[in-house]
Amino acid sequence: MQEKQEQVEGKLQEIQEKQEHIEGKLQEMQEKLQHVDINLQVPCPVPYTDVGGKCLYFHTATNDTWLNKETLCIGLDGHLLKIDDANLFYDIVNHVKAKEPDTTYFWIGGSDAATEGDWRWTDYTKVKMGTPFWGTYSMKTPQLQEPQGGTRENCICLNKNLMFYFHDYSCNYEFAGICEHNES
Ligand SMILES: [Ca+2]
Repeated sequence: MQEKQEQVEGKLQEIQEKQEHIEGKLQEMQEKLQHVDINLQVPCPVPYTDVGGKCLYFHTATNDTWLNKETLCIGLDGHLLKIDDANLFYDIVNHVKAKEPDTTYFWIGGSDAATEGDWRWTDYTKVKMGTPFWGTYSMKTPQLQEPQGGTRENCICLNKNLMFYFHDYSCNYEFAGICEHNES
């Protein structure tokens, strides 16, 4: 009987030692995990590419009106690009300069076609006016800021020749377009 008890105690001690060993390993792993930077970011769906944390598609193969570009973006589960953040604007301009050097004009999502002077993105949120988004109207009147086109110009374009600042253009002009995926 005593022999059995000693056997059981021996086993128990063995188990306790193993448990301590496992706990030690677990602590080691937890310490290591604190240094692992797990990237759970889901890649952008085709044909979109990640720019400044947004999934964007630069459609430069053909030029088209603002409305037709928006229709194309909607067909790709997106909409014409919304820029309401200066850091995002910076990332997009630098991406365009590096990756799309052959295109001069890009439609983005802002428009005041519904109500003159009331600029909206395609999700109906207000477009931020003034600096640092909108460009200068002309070299002759540097104090005058865009938009200045009245009812003739109701859509926002980024123009390489004007440092990619927002400018209002006639929505019927045919330019490249930048789509933004709906989930980004
Ligand atoms: Ca207008």
